[in-house]
Amino acid sequence: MNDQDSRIVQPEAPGTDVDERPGRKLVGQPVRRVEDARLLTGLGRYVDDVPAGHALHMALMRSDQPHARIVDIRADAARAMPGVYGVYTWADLASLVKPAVATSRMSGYQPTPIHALANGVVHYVGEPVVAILARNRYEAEDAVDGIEIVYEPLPVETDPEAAAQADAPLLHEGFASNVLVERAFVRGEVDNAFDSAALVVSGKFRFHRKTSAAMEPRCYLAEVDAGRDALTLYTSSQVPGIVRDAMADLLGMPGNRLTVIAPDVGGGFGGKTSLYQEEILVCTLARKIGRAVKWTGDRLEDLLSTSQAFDERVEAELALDADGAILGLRANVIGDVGAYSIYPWTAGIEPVQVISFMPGPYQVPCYHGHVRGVTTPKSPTGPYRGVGRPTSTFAMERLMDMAARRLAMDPAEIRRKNLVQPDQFPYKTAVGIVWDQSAFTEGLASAMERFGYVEARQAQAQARAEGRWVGIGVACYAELSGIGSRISASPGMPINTGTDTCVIQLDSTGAITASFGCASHGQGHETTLAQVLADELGAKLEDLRVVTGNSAAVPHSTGSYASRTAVISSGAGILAARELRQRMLRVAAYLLDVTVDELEVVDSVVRVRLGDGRLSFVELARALYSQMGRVPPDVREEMCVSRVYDPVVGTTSSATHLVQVEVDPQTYAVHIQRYVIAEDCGRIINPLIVTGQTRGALAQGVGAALLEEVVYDADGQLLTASLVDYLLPSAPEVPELEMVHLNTEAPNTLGGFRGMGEGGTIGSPAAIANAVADALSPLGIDISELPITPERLFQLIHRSRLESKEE
Ligand code: MCN
Ligand code: SMO
Repeated sequence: MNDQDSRIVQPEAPGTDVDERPGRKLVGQPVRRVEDARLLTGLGRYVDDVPAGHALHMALMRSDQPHARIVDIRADAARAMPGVYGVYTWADLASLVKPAVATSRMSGYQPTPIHALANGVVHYVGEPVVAILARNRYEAEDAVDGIEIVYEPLPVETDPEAAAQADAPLLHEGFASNVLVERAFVRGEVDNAFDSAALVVSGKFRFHRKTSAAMEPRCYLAEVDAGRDALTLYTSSQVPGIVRDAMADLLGMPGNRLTVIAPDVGGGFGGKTSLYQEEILVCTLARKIGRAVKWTGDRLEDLLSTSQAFDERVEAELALDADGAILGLRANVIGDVGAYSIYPWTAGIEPVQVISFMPGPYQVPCYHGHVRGVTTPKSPTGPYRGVGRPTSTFAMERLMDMAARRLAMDPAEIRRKNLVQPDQFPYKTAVGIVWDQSAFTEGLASAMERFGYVEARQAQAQARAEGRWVGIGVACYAELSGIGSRISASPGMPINTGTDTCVIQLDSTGAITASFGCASHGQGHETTLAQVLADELGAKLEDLRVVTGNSAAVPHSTGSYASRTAVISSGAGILAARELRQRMLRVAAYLLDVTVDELEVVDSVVRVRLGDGRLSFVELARALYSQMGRVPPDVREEMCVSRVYDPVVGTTSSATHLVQVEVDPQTYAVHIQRYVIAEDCGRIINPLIVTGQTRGALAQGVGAALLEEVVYDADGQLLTASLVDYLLPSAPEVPELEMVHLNTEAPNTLGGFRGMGEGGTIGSPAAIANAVADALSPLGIDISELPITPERLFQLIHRSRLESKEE
């Protein structure tokens, strides 16, 4: 070892404090992620790694027009180019595959059919118009240049507020308006609340458009077994089950001939929860020509066409009494949902959640929320980590701070006062969401304690006296997670997202395999689900194999989204493992000549509690399956169990974020100095994973708060079409995270777990916005637009200085 090496500080190896004693429980322990061995050594198998041998490669001619009629497509030159196998337009596919239509029960909702290739009219820049198949990607890409499309431009309105007007040009022909979805919630006498209020604060808030920017762009490979009319789609999807069901319907193909597999997936963050045109194309074309078809998106295509998010304008006002108690809330939201109502979530997914969650974790007696989702010629929006709640939390938490300042109350104090109190659970919010029970006030208190809030405020006063722009921001939020079948993960969407299935089996080699309908794309489900199963079965972690992301493994599956897996898939696993354990015990009791009550299972061995008899899982399996005559027919058991779990309503996750920032007076960059999160995600399965999930989500929240912004110009052209223009946070921008795990027990979920995969992204934009506003409060500046780029801060500060000079 040389000097250089010896100075490297070895990070503490995770997993070192795992209790290794026999019979110990694994749930709650910081077990090292079992998938990391392969992912970190390059042995992960992503779609692009699946051997594709003789596959044809697809490239797409995408629209460079935001809204135009296709007059002519000239493709003869492309057809004649070397290596080109075929060139396809919608006309070639119309008889083979139906358009995907995301339906909704919401009244007045207007669905937009999504065709695999544009059907006569294009609706955004980046929409696929022509598909080319060639021997390899290079030749396919070259052939794109050999295509000429003649367009007749149609009117464009990219501003959602203008597009929502009755006289605005329509993006979709024959529609009643550009408003695809509209919804209102009214509870209580809101006008009275405002009339009687001692204080009303209001604001116009804007959260700009964001994209998920997963490390792995979308990638699809369809393999065909032409003799059996069977298809296998490998997809970098979060929702292989939803894709299977949709493709079966669109292609008119039974599910037993169509398998959809999501292998290792390099992040999704919501951007891979929808059905994409490229996915439909590889399946349809492979089936048509009887050969495998592959498409690998590049970064430009990802930025152009993977679903985007946020892009909401919120006008909101909050009424309070003189002591700072909330009396009422009004919110009017316009969401720019882009060109299509995305499948299956619909255009309601983001904007409707914004008004549903506006009241947050607070006691809000009266509420009037109104939302419109407006179509514009931009990439469609869809789920993104946090879904709607980063925006609602931003608006509500800004209002809380504005009220605190006007009342000269501490921002933490006004929250403590208005949070739903421990004795008020279960609490029904103004929109009818029920918070079962969650550590709202405890979260705030423990975040403040960890932060050293009182001392930090004193230090801030000192810094301010020195003229430094130091600010502290707090944000509280609550979310529903692990939502069962009572409500769909997207309001009004007629797809069951509330259940998962576990099929678990002991095979004739003594190995146990558990298959689930979830689809890990970074969350570590192979580890956490195995922890849950190991505890139920008494098995060693390494003896279990967890299979996710394969539509053929369980009869019904959807995938992983909406922070559902810890609750729903674990629940299915618990039910299935419990039953399998009972069956194994009954057979073992017969073989060991004892009663079931005398047995225990420890580290994959069934043993007599107070005696010598023991049977490993391997011995048990051999006796049962292979050694004919050892287990008589009336004792034999089927060692394959399938169970479905439905938490029906789901549960309440919550957190408090506390952050300190300093704004650089030279560059207007925001430096995050400290970040504390106190989080209630119920009983924790794996604290290492929960912390890692929160750290990753926080990084995305920091991006949303300070850097990331998808920009379209007024003509609908994407200006942020590379990662030079679309700024992602990198290591220096992401703060150290200090985390407090509240480790409660969720009252109505099997296992007591609550979801948490999105939380870090929900609280952080609001907390950072509040911290920056606090830092700049001596200048009278409020933050109402995210991201807070140096450019925006410069404008705000410059304007405030001009105004103070004029006075
Ligand atoms: N967990 C736990 N104890 C709890 C709750 C959760 O140990 N009490 C663990 C779970 O077992 C799981 C992980 O934490 O391994 C996240 O669990 P959960 O909150 O149920 O969320 P899902 O597994 O359903 O994942 C979806 C969620 C969403 S919606 C987005 S968006 C997101 C996220 O997960 N995208 C991610 N985290 C991501 N992480 C990575 N690396 N990549 C993404 O694309
Ligand atoms: S945005 Mo997460 O995939 O629900």
